[in-house]
Amino acid sequence: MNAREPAFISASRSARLRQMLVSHELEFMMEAHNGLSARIVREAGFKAIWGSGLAISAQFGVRDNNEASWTQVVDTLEFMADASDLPILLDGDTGYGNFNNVRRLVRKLEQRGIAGVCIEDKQFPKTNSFINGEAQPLADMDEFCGKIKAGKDSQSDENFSIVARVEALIAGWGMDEALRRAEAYRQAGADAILIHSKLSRPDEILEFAREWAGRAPLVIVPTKYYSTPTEVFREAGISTVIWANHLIRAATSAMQAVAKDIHASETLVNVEDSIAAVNEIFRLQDADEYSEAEDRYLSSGRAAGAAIVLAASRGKGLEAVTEDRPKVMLPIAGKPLLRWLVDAFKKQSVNDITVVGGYRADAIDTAGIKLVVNERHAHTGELASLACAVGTLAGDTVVSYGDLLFRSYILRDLVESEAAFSVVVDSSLTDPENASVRDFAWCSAADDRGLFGNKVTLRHVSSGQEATSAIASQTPHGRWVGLLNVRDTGRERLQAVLGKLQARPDFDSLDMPTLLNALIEAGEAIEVQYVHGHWRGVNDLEDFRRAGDFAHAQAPFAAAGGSKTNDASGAMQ
Ligand code: SPV
Ligand code: MG
Repeated sequence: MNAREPAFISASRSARLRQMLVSHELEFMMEAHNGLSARIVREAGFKAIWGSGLAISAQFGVRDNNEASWTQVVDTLEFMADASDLPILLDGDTGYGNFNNVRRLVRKLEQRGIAGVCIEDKQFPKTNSFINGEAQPLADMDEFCGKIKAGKDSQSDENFSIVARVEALIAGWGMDEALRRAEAYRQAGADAILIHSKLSRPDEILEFAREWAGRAPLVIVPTKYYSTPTEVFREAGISTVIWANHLIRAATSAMQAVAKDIHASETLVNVEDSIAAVNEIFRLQDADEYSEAEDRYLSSGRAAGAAIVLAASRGKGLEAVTEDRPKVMLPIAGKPLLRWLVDAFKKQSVNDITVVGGYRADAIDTAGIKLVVNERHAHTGELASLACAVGTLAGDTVVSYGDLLFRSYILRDLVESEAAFSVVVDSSLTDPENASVRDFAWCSAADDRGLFGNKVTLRHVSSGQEATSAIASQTPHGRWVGLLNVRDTGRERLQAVLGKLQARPDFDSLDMPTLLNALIEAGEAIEVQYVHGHWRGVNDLEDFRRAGDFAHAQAPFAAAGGSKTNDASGAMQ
Protein backbone atom coordinates (compact mmCIF):
# COMPACT_ATOMS: atom_id res chain seq x y z
CA MET A 1 0.00 0.00 0.00
CA ASN A 2 1.29 3.45 -0.84
CA ALA A 3 1.27 5.36 2.43
CA ARG A 4 2.19 8.58 0.70
CA GLU A 5 -1.24 8.93 -0.82
CA PRO A 6 -3.89 8.35 1.84
CA ALA A 7 -6.66 10.17 -0.03
CA PHE A 8 -5.97 8.09 -3.10
CA ILE A 9 -6.05 4.89 -1.07
CA SER A 10 -9.34 5.70 0.64
CA ALA A 11 -11.05 6.09 -2.75
CA SER A 12 -12.77 3.05 -4.26
CA ARG A 13 -10.67 0.77 -6.42
CA SER A 14 -12.50 1.83 -9.57
CA ALA A 15 -12.00 5.52 -8.71
CA ARG A 16 -8.30 4.88 -8.17
CA LEU A 17 -7.93 3.14 -11.52
CA ARG A 18 -9.80 5.94 -13.28
CA GLN A 19 -7.60 8.48 -11.53
CA MET A 20 -4.50 6.70 -12.76
CA LEU A 21 -5.78 6.66 -16.32
CA VAL A 22 -6.63 10.34 -16.44
CA SER A 23 -3.72 11.64 -14.35
CA HIS A 24 -1.00 13.51 -16.17
CA GLU A 25 1.69 11.47 -14.42
CA LEU A 26 3.07 8.35 -16.05
CA GLU A 27 1.56 5.44 -14.09
CA PHE A 28 2.50 1.76 -13.88
CA MET A 29 0.60 -1.50 -13.51
CA MET A 30 2.16 -4.84 -12.69
CA GLU A 31 0.84 -8.20 -13.77
CA ALA A 32 -0.55 -10.65 -11.24
CA HIS A 33 -2.16 -14.00 -11.83
CA ASN A 34 -3.36 -15.26 -8.45
CA GLY A 35 -3.84 -14.11 -4.88
CA LEU A 36 -0.21 -14.52 -3.87
CA SER A 37 1.19 -12.55 -6.79
CA ALA A 38 -1.49 -9.88 -6.27
CA ARG A 39 -0.25 -9.40 -2.73
CA ILE A 40 3.35 -9.30 -3.90
CA VAL A 41 2.46 -6.57 -6.40
CA ARG A 42 0.89 -4.49 -3.66
CA GLU A 43 3.85 -4.95 -1.31
CA ALA A 44 6.25 -3.89 -4.04
CA GLY A 45 4.46 -0.52 -4.07
CA PHE A 46 2.45 -0.65 -7.29
CA LYS A 47 -0.85 1.21 -7.39
CA ALA A 48 -2.71 -1.19 -9.65
CA ILE A 49 -2.70 -4.72 -11.03
CA TRP A 50 -2.94 -5.96 -14.59
CA GLY A 51 -4.97 -9.19 -14.60
CA SER A 52 -3.03 -10.61 -17.52
CA GLY A 53 -4.79 -13.14 -19.73
CA LEU A 54 -1.46 -14.69 -20.64
CA ALA A 55 -0.33 -15.04 -17.02
CA ILE A 56 -3.66 -16.29 -15.70
CA SER A 57 -3.95 -18.90 -18.43
CA ALA A 58 -0.29 -19.88 -17.93
CA GLN A 59 -0.69 -20.42 -14.18
CA PHE A 60 -3.59 -22.75 -15.04
CA GLY A 61 -1.23 -24.51 -17.45
CA VAL A 62 -3.42 -23.80 -20.47
CA ARG A 63 -2.95 -21.68 -23.59
CA ASP A 64 -3.78 -18.02 -24.04
CA ASN A 65 -6.59 -18.99 -26.41
CA ASN A 66 -9.60 -18.68 -24.10
CA GLU A 67 -9.04 -22.26 -22.97
CA ALA A 68 -9.80 -21.19 -19.40
CA SER A 69 -13.47 -20.25 -19.20
CA TRP A 70 -14.31 -16.66 -18.35
CA THR A 71 -15.86 -17.73 -15.06
CA GLN A 72 -12.60 -19.45 -14.12
CA VAL A 73 -10.85 -16.17 -14.85
CA VAL A 74 -13.36 -14.24 -12.74
CA ASP A 75 -12.95 -16.70 -9.86
CA THR A 76 -9.19 -16.16 -10.02
CA LEU A 77 -9.74 -12.41 -9.93
CA GLU A 78 -11.79 -12.81 -6.78
CA PHE A 79 -8.79 -14.36 -5.03
CA MET A 80 -6.63 -11.53 -6.32
CA ALA A 81 -9.06 -8.87 -5.13
CA ASP A 82 -9.26 -10.54 -1.71
CA ALA A 83 -5.49 -10.72 -1.39
CA SER A 84 -4.79 -7.15 -2.42
CA ASP A 85 -6.76 -3.96 -2.09
CA LEU A 86 -5.31 -2.56 -5.31
CA PRO A 87 -7.47 -1.78 -8.33
CA ILE A 88 -7.36 -4.57 -10.89
CA LEU A 89 -7.68 -3.99 -14.61
CA LEU A 90 -8.68 -7.29 -16.17
CA ASP A 91 -7.26 -8.26 -19.53
CA GLY A 92 -10.70 -9.38 -20.76
CA ASP A 93 -9.47 -10.58 -24.19
CA THR A 94 -12.30 -10.03 -26.67
CA GLY A 95 -14.97 -9.89 -23.96
CA TYR A 96 -15.52 -13.65 -24.26
CA GLY A 97 -18.23 -13.39 -26.92
CA ASN A 98 -20.46 -10.66 -28.33
CA PHE A 99 -21.90 -7.47 -26.77
CA ASN A 100 -24.11 -9.52 -24.49
CA ASN A 101 -21.17 -11.42 -23.00
CA VAL A 102 -19.46 -8.08 -22.37
CA ARG A 103 -22.51 -6.79 -20.52
CA ARG A 104 -22.59 -9.82 -18.29
CA LEU A 105 -18.81 -9.71 -17.79
CA VAL A 106 -18.92 -6.08 -16.65
CA ARG A 107 -21.66 -6.80 -14.14
CA LYS A 108 -19.82 -9.80 -12.72
CA LEU A 109 -16.54 -7.88 -12.51
CA GLU A 110 -18.20 -5.07 -10.61
CA GLN A 111 -19.69 -7.60 -8.20
CA ARG A 112 -16.19 -8.95 -7.47
CA GLY A 113 -14.63 -5.53 -6.91
CA ILE A 114 -12.68 -5.40 -10.17
CA ALA A 115 -11.97 -1.82 -11.25
CA GLY A 116 -12.02 -2.15 -15.03
CA VAL A 117 -11.66 -4.34 -18.08
CA CYS A 118 -9.62 -4.10 -21.24
CA ILE A 119 -11.16 -5.64 -24.35
CA GLU A 120 -9.29 -6.12 -27.64
CA ASP A 121 -10.63 -5.88 -31.18
CA LYS A 122 -9.93 -9.44 -32.22
CA GLN A 123 -12.27 -12.40 -32.63
CA PHE A 124 -13.22 -14.99 -30.03
CA PRO A 125 -11.42 -17.24 -29.30
CA LYS A 126 -8.33 -15.06 -29.50
CA THR A 127 -4.65 -15.99 -29.62
CA ASN A 128 -1.89 -14.11 -27.81
CA SER A 129 -0.76 -11.14 -29.89
CA PHE A 130 2.83 -12.37 -29.98
CA ILE A 131 1.90 -15.66 -31.63
CA ASN A 132 1.67 -15.07 -35.35
CA GLY A 133 -0.12 -11.74 -34.78
CA GLU A 134 -0.38 -10.86 -38.44
CA ALA A 135 -2.46 -13.94 -39.18
CA GLN A 136 -5.07 -13.02 -36.61
CA PRO A 137 -8.38 -11.61 -37.87
CA LEU A 138 -9.50 -8.31 -36.34
CA ALA A 139 -13.05 -7.70 -35.14
CA ASP A 140 -15.40 -5.66 -37.27
CA MET A 141 -14.89 -2.11 -36.01
CA ASP A 142 -18.59 -1.28 -35.64
CA GLU A 143 -19.36 -4.53 -33.92
CA PHE A 144 -16.51 -3.80 -31.46
CA CYS A 145 -17.89 -0.30 -30.85
CA GLY A 146 -21.20 -1.99 -29.94
CA LYS A 147 -19.38 -4.06 -27.35
CA ILE A 148 -17.83 -0.97 -25.79
CA LYS A 149 -21.21 0.78 -25.68
CA ALA A 150 -22.90 -2.29 -24.20
CA GLY A 151 -20.22 -2.52 -21.53
CA LYS A 152 -20.44 1.16 -20.62
CA ASP A 153 -24.25 1.00 -20.51
CA SER A 154 -24.25 -1.98 -18.17
CA GLN A 155 -21.81 -0.70 -15.52
CA SER A 156 -23.45 0.52 -12.34
CA ASP A 157 -20.33 2.16 -10.87
CA GLU A 158 -19.56 5.29 -12.85
CA ASN A 159 -15.84 4.83 -12.22
CA PHE A 160 -15.63 1.34 -13.72
CA SER A 161 -13.29 1.71 -16.70
CA ILE A 162 -13.38 0.08 -20.10
CA VAL A 163 -10.09 0.20 -21.95
CA ALA A 164 -10.29 -0.50 -25.69
CA ARG A 165 -7.26 -2.31 -27.07
CA VAL A 166 -6.32 -1.65 -30.67
CA GLU A 167 -4.66 -4.61 -32.39
CA ALA A 168 -4.29 -3.03 -35.85
CA LEU A 169 -0.50 -2.62 -35.52
CA ILE A 170 -0.11 -6.22 -34.30
CA ALA A 171 -2.15 -7.53 -37.24
CA GLY A 172 -0.21 -5.38 -39.72
CA TRP A 173 -3.12 -3.16 -40.76
CA GLY A 174 -1.07 0.03 -40.46
CA MET A 175 -1.06 3.28 -38.55
CA ASP A 176 -4.08 4.87 -40.23
CA GLU A 177 -6.28 1.90 -39.40
CA ALA A 178 -5.00 1.93 -35.82
CA LEU A 179 -5.83 5.62 -35.43
CA ARG A 180 -9.22 5.22 -37.15
CA ARG A 181 -10.20 2.42 -34.82
CA ALA A 182 -8.90 4.16 -31.71
CA GLU A 183 -11.00 7.21 -32.51
CA ALA A 184 -14.12 5.09 -33.11
CA TYR A 185 -13.61 3.32 -29.78
CA ARG A 186 -13.11 6.64 -28.00
CA GLN A 187 -16.37 7.89 -29.44
CA ALA A 188 -18.11 4.66 -28.41
CA GLY A 189 -17.25 5.49 -24.80
CA ALA A 190 -13.88 3.83 -24.07
CA ASP A 191 -12.17 5.41 -21.07
CA ALA A 192 -8.69 4.76 -22.49
CA ILE A 193 -7.01 3.23 -25.52
CA LEU A 194 -4.41 0.48 -25.25
CA ILE A 195 -2.22 0.58 -28.31
CA HIS A 196 -0.24 -2.61 -28.68
CA SER A 197 2.94 -3.31 -30.66
CA LYS A 198 5.12 -6.34 -31.15
CA LEU A 199 8.16 -4.44 -32.45
CA SER A 200 11.38 -4.35 -30.48
CA ARG A 201 11.56 -0.58 -30.85
CA PRO A 202 8.89 1.88 -29.72
CA ASP A 203 8.74 3.80 -33.01
CA GLU A 204 5.17 2.94 -34.04
CA ILE A 205 3.87 3.47 -30.50
CA LEU A 206 5.51 6.89 -30.34
CA GLU A 207 4.17 7.79 -33.78
CA PHE A 208 0.70 6.72 -32.70
CA ALA A 209 0.97 8.82 -29.53
CA ARG A 210 2.00 11.87 -31.57
CA GLU A 211 -0.92 11.53 -33.99
CA TRP A 212 -3.33 10.72 -31.17
CA ALA A 213 -2.44 13.96 -29.42
CA GLY A 214 -3.97 13.18 -26.06
CA ARG A 215 -7.58 12.60 -27.20
CA ALA A 216 -7.94 9.95 -24.48
CA PRO A 217 -5.50 8.28 -22.07
CA LEU A 218 -3.05 5.94 -23.81
CA VAL A 219 -1.96 2.65 -22.27
CA ILE A 220 1.02 0.65 -23.56
CA VAL A 221 2.55 -2.81 -22.98
CA PRO A 222 6.29 -2.55 -23.72
CA THR A 223 7.01 -6.30 -23.45
CA LYS A 224 8.84 -6.34 -26.80
CA TYR A 225 10.30 -2.82 -26.77
CA TYR A 226 11.43 -3.22 -23.16
CA SER A 227 14.81 -1.54 -23.66
CA THR A 228 13.15 1.82 -24.29
CA PRO A 229 13.97 4.21 -21.44
CA THR A 230 10.84 4.88 -19.42
CA GLU A 231 11.48 8.59 -19.76
CA VAL A 232 10.62 8.26 -23.46
CA PHE A 233 7.09 7.10 -22.56
CA ARG A 234 6.76 9.96 -20.10
CA GLU A 235 7.73 12.51 -22.71
CA ALA A 236 5.36 10.94 -25.23
CA GLY A 237 2.45 11.65 -22.87
CA ILE A 238 1.63 8.00 -22.25
CA SER A 239 -0.86 7.57 -19.39
CA THR A 240 -0.03 4.07 -18.13
CA VAL A 241 2.63 1.43 -18.71
CA ILE A 242 1.70 -2.22 -18.12
CA TRP A 243 4.48 -4.62 -17.10
CA ALA A 244 2.40 -7.46 -18.44
CA ASN A 245 3.93 -10.84 -17.66
CA HIS A 246 7.04 -10.45 -15.55
CA LEU A 247 5.91 -12.14 -12.37
CA ILE A 248 4.73 -15.32 -14.07
CA ARG A 249 8.02 -15.39 -15.98
CA ALA A 250 10.05 -14.78 -12.81
CA ALA A 251 8.15 -17.54 -11.01
CA THR A 252 8.63 -19.88 -13.96
CA SER A 253 12.40 -19.55 -14.09
CA ALA A 254 12.69 -19.86 -10.31
CA MET A 255 10.53 -22.99 -10.27
CA GLN A 256 12.42 -24.54 -13.19
CA ALA A 257 15.79 -23.99 -11.52
CA VAL A 258 14.67 -25.28 -8.13
CA ALA A 259 12.83 -28.33 -9.49
CA LYS A 260 15.85 -29.22 -11.63
CA ASP A 261 18.27 -28.85 -8.75
CA ILE A 262 16.21 -30.91 -6.31
CA HIS A 263 15.65 -33.63 -8.88
CA ALA A 264 19.33 -33.86 -9.77
CA SER A 265 20.74 -33.59 -6.24
CA GLU A 266 18.03 -35.52 -4.37
CA THR A 267 18.39 -33.05 -1.51
CA LEU A 268 16.97 -29.72 -0.43
CA VAL A 269 20.19 -28.30 0.99
CA ASN A 270 21.25 -26.50 -2.19
CA VAL A 271 18.04 -24.56 -2.56
CA GLU A 272 16.79 -23.94 0.96
CA ASP A 273 18.58 -20.65 1.50
CA SER A 274 17.71 -19.21 -1.89
CA ILE A 275 13.95 -19.70 -1.83
CA ALA A 276 11.27 -18.00 0.24
CA ALA A 277 11.09 -19.38 3.77
CA VAL A 278 7.91 -21.18 4.73
CA ASN A 279 7.33 -18.39 7.25
CA GLU A 280 7.39 -15.87 4.41
CA ILE A 281 4.60 -17.80 2.71
CA PHE A 282 2.66 -17.75 5.99
CA ARG A 283 3.19 -13.99 6.22
CA LEU A 284 1.92 -13.43 2.69
CA GLN A 285 -1.11 -15.55 3.57
CA ASP A 286 -1.69 -13.37 6.64
CA ALA A 287 -1.49 -16.35 8.95
CA ASP A 288 -1.04 -14.11 12.01
CA GLU A 289 -4.44 -12.57 11.44
CA TYR A 290 -5.92 -16.04 11.57
CA SER A 291 -4.26 -16.74 14.92
CA GLU A 292 -5.58 -13.48 16.33
CA ALA A 293 -9.06 -14.24 15.05
CA GLU A 294 -8.85 -17.68 16.62
CA ASP A 295 -8.20 -16.06 19.97
CA ARG A 296 -11.19 -13.76 19.48
CA TYR A 297 -13.74 -16.16 18.09
CA LEU A 298 -12.99 -19.74 19.08
CA SER A 299 -15.16 -20.37 22.09
CA SER A 300 -13.40 -23.40 23.57
CA GLY A 301 -11.48 -21.07 25.87
CA ARG A 302 -8.20 -22.89 25.43
CA ALA A 303 -8.09 -23.20 21.69
CA ALA A 304 -4.49 -22.04 21.55
CA GLY A 305 -3.09 -23.63 24.69
CA ALA A 306 0.63 -24.05 25.09
CA ALA A 307 2.89 -26.28 27.16
CA ILE A 308 6.50 -26.29 28.24
CA VAL A 309 7.83 -29.76 28.99
CA LEU A 310 11.02 -30.07 31.01
CA ALA A 311 12.89 -32.98 29.49
CA ALA A 312 16.59 -32.22 29.91
CA SER A 313 17.56 -34.96 32.31
CA ARG A 314 18.96 -38.39 31.74
CA GLY A 315 17.16 -39.65 34.82
CA LYS A 316 18.83 -40.58 38.09
CA GLY A 317 18.61 -44.30 38.71
CA LEU A 318 17.85 -44.91 35.07
CA GLU A 319 21.41 -44.85 33.74
CA ALA A 320 21.17 -48.47 32.63
CA VAL A 321 18.45 -47.69 30.10
CA THR A 322 19.33 -44.12 29.10
CA GLU A 323 22.69 -44.58 27.46
CA ASP A 324 21.40 -43.49 24.05
CA ARG A 325 18.36 -41.40 24.94
CA PRO A 326 16.98 -39.08 27.58
CA LYS A 327 14.47 -40.33 30.11
CA VAL A 328 11.53 -38.91 28.14
CA MET A 329 12.33 -41.17 25.19
CA LEU A 330 12.07 -44.38 27.21
CA PRO A 331 9.47 -46.64 25.67
CA ILE A 332 6.40 -47.13 27.81
CA ALA A 333 3.91 -49.66 26.50
CA GLY A 334 5.28 -49.28 23.00
CA LYS A 335 5.69 -45.53 22.74
CA PRO A 336 8.06 -43.00 24.27
CA LEU A 337 7.10 -41.39 27.53
CA LEU A 338 7.18 -37.97 25.86
CA ARG A 339 4.71 -39.10 23.19
CA TRP A 340 2.21 -40.14 25.89
CA LEU A 341 2.54 -36.66 27.32
CA VAL A 342 2.28 -34.91 23.95
CA ASP A 343 -0.79 -36.96 23.04
CA ALA A 344 -2.37 -36.06 26.37
CA PHE A 345 -1.75 -32.36 25.70
CA LYS A 346 -3.12 -32.55 22.17
CA LYS A 347 -6.26 -34.21 23.47
CA GLN A 348 -6.90 -31.07 25.54
CA SER A 349 -6.15 -28.75 22.57
CA VAL A 350 -2.80 -27.84 24.08
CA ASN A 351 -1.06 -27.87 20.73
CA ASP A 352 1.81 -25.44 21.05
CA ILE A 353 4.24 -27.71 22.88
CA THR A 354 7.80 -26.66 23.61
CA VAL A 355 10.06 -29.39 24.95
CA VAL A 356 13.26 -28.35 26.68
CA GLY A 357 15.77 -31.07 25.99
CA GLY A 358 19.31 -31.43 27.28
CA TYR A 359 20.87 -34.87 27.71
CA ARG A 360 20.76 -36.63 24.32
CA ALA A 361 18.34 -34.02 22.98
CA ASP A 362 19.25 -35.34 19.53
CA ALA A 363 17.28 -38.49 20.32
CA ILE A 364 14.04 -36.62 21.03
CA ASP A 365 11.28 -37.22 18.51
CA THR A 366 10.29 -33.70 17.47
CA ALA A 367 7.06 -34.57 15.63
CA GLY A 368 4.39 -32.09 16.69
CA ILE A 369 6.61 -30.25 19.17
CA LYS A 370 9.15 -27.45 19.26
CA LEU A 371 12.46 -28.50 20.75
CA VAL A 372 14.71 -26.05 22.57
CA VAL A 373 17.91 -27.28 24.11
CA ASN A 374 19.38 -26.38 27.49
CA GLU A 375 22.99 -26.68 26.40
CA ARG A 376 24.14 -26.43 30.03
CA HIS A 377 21.90 -29.24 31.19
CA ALA A 378 24.74 -31.19 32.78
CA HIS A 379 25.36 -28.41 35.30
CA THR A 380 21.90 -26.87 35.69
CA GLY A 381 18.51 -27.67 37.12
CA GLU A 382 14.86 -27.36 36.20
CA LEU A 383 14.58 -23.58 36.35
CA ALA A 384 17.52 -23.11 34.01
CA SER A 385 15.70 -25.37 31.56
CA LEU A 386 12.44 -23.47 32.04
CA ALA A 387 14.29 -20.22 31.41
CA CYS A 388 15.30 -21.56 27.98
CA ALA A 389 11.66 -21.67 26.92
CA VAL A 390 9.95 -19.03 28.97
CA GLY A 391 10.84 -16.22 26.58
CA THR A 392 8.48 -17.65 24.01
CA LEU A 393 5.66 -17.97 26.53
CA ALA A 394 2.39 -16.67 25.12
CA GLY A 395 -1.17 -17.26 26.20
CA ASP A 396 -2.18 -19.97 28.66
CA THR A 397 0.66 -22.41 29.31
CA VAL A 398 1.07 -25.65 31.22
CA VAL A 399 4.54 -26.25 32.63
CA SER A 400 5.10 -29.96 33.04
CA TYR A 401 7.77 -32.41 34.05
CA GLY A 402 8.61 -34.61 31.12
CA ASP A 403 8.30 -37.93 32.94
CA LEU A 404 4.58 -37.93 33.71
CA LEU A 405 1.73 -40.24 32.85
CA PHE A 406 -1.74 -39.28 34.02
CA ARG A 407 -5.38 -39.85 33.40
CA SER A 408 -6.79 -37.32 30.97
CA TYR A 409 -9.20 -35.67 33.42
CA ILE A 410 -6.25 -34.40 35.47
CA LEU A 411 -4.97 -32.20 32.65
CA ARG A 412 -8.49 -31.30 31.51
CA ASP A 413 -9.44 -29.98 34.95
CA LEU A 414 -6.13 -28.16 35.27
CA VAL A 415 -6.41 -26.29 31.98
CA GLU A 416 -10.02 -25.38 32.68
CA SER A 417 -9.03 -23.60 35.87
CA GLU A 418 -9.58 -19.85 35.65
CA ALA A 419 -6.89 -19.14 38.26
CA ALA A 420 -3.76 -17.32 37.12
CA PHE A 421 -1.74 -20.21 38.62
CA SER A 422 -2.92 -23.70 39.45
CA VAL A 423 -1.21 -26.96 40.33
CA VAL A 424 -2.19 -30.60 40.75
CA VAL A 425 -1.50 -32.14 44.18
CA ASP A 426 -1.91 -35.85 44.89
CA SER A 427 -3.40 -36.19 48.38
CA SER A 428 -2.66 -39.92 48.51
CA LEU A 429 1.03 -39.22 49.08
CA THR A 430 1.67 -37.67 52.43
CA ASP A 431 4.55 -39.65 53.91
CA PRO A 432 7.61 -37.40 53.98
CA GLU A 433 9.65 -40.19 55.53
CA ASN A 434 10.01 -41.57 52.04
CA ALA A 435 13.20 -39.69 51.26
CA SER A 436 13.19 -40.51 47.57
CA VAL A 437 10.08 -38.45 47.13
CA ARG A 438 10.33 -34.67 46.90
CA ASP A 439 7.78 -32.06 45.89
CA PHE A 440 5.66 -32.50 49.01
CA ALA A 441 2.93 -29.93 49.14
CA TRP A 442 1.42 -28.02 52.01
CA CYS A 443 -1.88 -26.36 51.21
CA SER A 444 -4.44 -24.05 52.78
CA ALA A 445 -6.68 -27.07 53.49
CA ALA A 446 -6.47 -30.83 53.28
CA ASP A 447 -8.19 -32.75 50.51
CA ASP A 448 -11.74 -33.13 51.67
CA ARG A 449 -14.21 -34.65 49.25
CA GLY A 450 -17.00 -33.14 51.36
CA LEU A 451 -15.69 -29.68 50.52
CA PHE A 452 -15.50 -30.44 46.81
CA GLY A 453 -15.38 -27.18 44.89
CA ASN A 454 -13.85 -25.14 47.73
CA LYS A 455 -10.81 -23.17 46.69
CA VAL A 456 -7.60 -24.51 48.18
CA THR A 457 -4.30 -22.72 47.67
CA LEU A 458 -0.73 -23.89 47.80
CA ARG A 459 1.39 -22.73 50.75
CA HIS A 460 4.68 -24.50 50.18
CA VAL A 461 6.37 -27.25 48.17
CA SER A 462 9.48 -29.05 49.39
CA SER A 463 12.43 -28.33 47.22
CA GLY A 464 15.60 -30.27 46.60
CA GLN A 465 17.78 -27.34 47.64
CA GLU A 466 16.19 -25.38 50.46
CA ALA A 467 16.89 -25.66 54.15
CA THR A 468 13.94 -27.36 55.82
CA SER A 469 11.30 -24.73 56.35
CA ALA A 470 9.10 -24.42 59.43
CA ILE A 471 6.11 -25.72 57.56
CA ALA A 472 7.95 -28.93 56.75
CA SER A 473 7.57 -30.13 60.32
CA GLN A 474 3.84 -30.50 59.65
CA THR A 475 2.44 -33.43 57.74
CA PRO A 476 2.12 -32.46 54.10
CA HIS A 477 -1.24 -32.47 52.33
CA GLY A 478 0.09 -34.37 49.37
CA ARG A 479 2.60 -34.24 46.62
CA TRP A 480 2.81 -31.82 43.72
CA VAL A 481 2.68 -34.02 40.63
CA GLY A 482 4.73 -31.73 38.39
CA LEU A 483 1.96 -29.87 36.56
CA LEU A 484 1.61 -26.09 36.78
CA ASN A 485 -0.96 -24.18 34.76
CA VAL A 486 -0.17 -20.54 34.06
CA ARG A 487 -2.99 -18.51 32.59
CA ASP A 488 -2.19 -15.65 30.26
CA THR A 489 -3.04 -13.31 33.13
CA GLY A 490 -0.22 -14.76 35.23
CA ARG A 491 2.39 -15.01 32.52
CA GLU A 492 4.19 -11.73 33.13
CA ARG A 493 4.15 -12.26 36.90
CA LEU A 494 5.72 -15.69 36.45
CA GLN A 495 8.35 -14.21 34.18
CA ALA A 496 9.09 -11.49 36.73
CA VAL A 497 9.50 -13.98 39.59
CA LEU A 498 11.67 -16.23 37.45
CA GLY A 499 13.70 -13.19 36.46
CA LYS A 500 14.40 -12.42 40.13
CA LEU A 501 15.46 -15.99 40.78
CA GLN A 502 17.78 -15.78 37.80
CA ALA A 503 19.68 -13.05 39.59
CA ARG A 504 20.52 -15.46 42.41
CA PRO A 505 24.04 -16.92 42.27
CA ASP A 506 22.64 -20.41 42.84
CA PHE A 507 20.09 -20.12 40.03
CA ASP A 508 21.66 -22.98 38.10
CA SER A 509 20.75 -25.41 40.85
CA LEU A 510 17.16 -24.28 41.44
CA ASP A 511 14.17 -26.53 40.87
CA MET A 512 10.49 -26.02 40.12
CA PRO A 513 9.35 -26.05 43.78
CA THR A 514 11.62 -23.04 44.35
CA LEU A 515 9.69 -21.18 41.67
CA LEU A 516 6.34 -22.14 43.19
CA ASN A 517 7.51 -20.99 46.62
CA ALA A 518 8.82 -17.73 45.17
CA LEU A 519 5.45 -17.12 43.52
CA ILE A 520 3.74 -17.69 46.85
CA GLU A 521 6.17 -15.34 48.58
CA ALA A 522 5.44 -12.74 45.92
CA GLY A 523 1.81 -12.89 47.01
CA GLU A 524 0.41 -15.03 44.21
CA ALA A 525 -2.45 -17.42 44.95
CA ILE A 526 -1.72 -20.82 43.44
CA GLU A 527 -4.90 -22.84 43.23
CA VAL A 528 -4.68 -26.51 44.15
CA GLN A 529 -6.52 -29.23 42.27
CA TYR A 530 -6.45 -32.34 44.41
CA VAL A 531 -6.29 -35.78 42.87
CA HIS A 532 -5.98 -39.13 44.53
CA GLY A 533 -3.59 -41.20 42.45
CA HIS A 534 -4.30 -41.67 38.73
CA TRP A 535 -0.84 -40.53 37.67
CA ARG A 536 2.74 -41.74 37.63
CA GLY A 537 6.15 -40.18 37.50
CA VAL A 538 9.07 -42.19 36.17
CA ASN A 539 11.91 -41.64 38.59
CA ASP A 540 13.66 -44.97 38.77
CA LEU A 541 13.76 -48.40 37.22
CA GLU A 542 10.88 -49.61 39.35
CA ASP A 543 8.71 -46.68 38.20
CA PHE A 544 9.77 -47.43 34.64
CA ARG A 545 8.78 -51.06 34.94
CA ARG A 546 5.39 -50.27 36.42
CA ALA A 547 4.64 -47.36 34.08
CA GLY A 548 3.83 -49.77 31.25
CA ASP A 549 0.87 -51.21 33.11
CA PHE A 550 -0.37 -47.75 33.91
CA ALA A 551 0.01 -46.58 30.33
CA HIS A 552 -1.76 -49.65 28.97
CA ALA A 553 -4.65 -48.86 31.21
CA GLN A 554 -4.94 -45.36 29.70
CA ALA A 555 -5.13 -46.65 26.14
CA PRO A 556 -8.42 -47.52 24.42
CA PHE A 557 -9.53 -51.11 25.07
CA ALA A 558 -8.39 -52.38 21.69
CA ALA A 559 -4.90 -50.94 21.98
CA ALA A 560 -4.59 -51.93 25.63
CA GLY A 561 -5.18 -55.58 24.92
CA GLY A 562 -7.90 -55.65 27.56
CA SER A 563 -5.64 -54.87 30.54
CA LYS A 564 -7.85 -52.01 31.69
CA THR A 565 -8.30 -53.48 35.13
CA ASN A 566 -4.86 -52.46 36.44
CA ASP A 567 -5.96 -48.94 37.05
CA ALA A 568 -9.40 -49.52 38.46
CA SER A 569 -8.52 -49.21 42.08
CA GLY A 570 -7.59 -45.57 42.39
CA ALA A 571 -4.21 -44.62 43.78
CA MET A 572 -1.47 -45.54 41.39
CA GLN A 573 1.58 -44.20 43.09
C1 SPV B 1 -1.56 -10.22 -21.54
O1 SPV B 1 -0.84 -9.90 -20.61
O2 SPV B 1 -2.20 -11.25 -21.55
C2 SPV B 1 -1.65 -9.36 -22.71
C3 SPV B 1 -0.53 -8.57 -23.07
O3 SPV B 1 -2.64 -9.40 -23.36
S1 SPV B 1 0.32 -9.44 -24.24
O4 SPV B 1 0.60 -10.76 -23.79
O5 SPV B 1 1.51 -8.63 -24.46
O6 SPV B 1 -0.49 -9.47 -25.45
MG1 MG C 1 -3.84 -10.94 -23.01
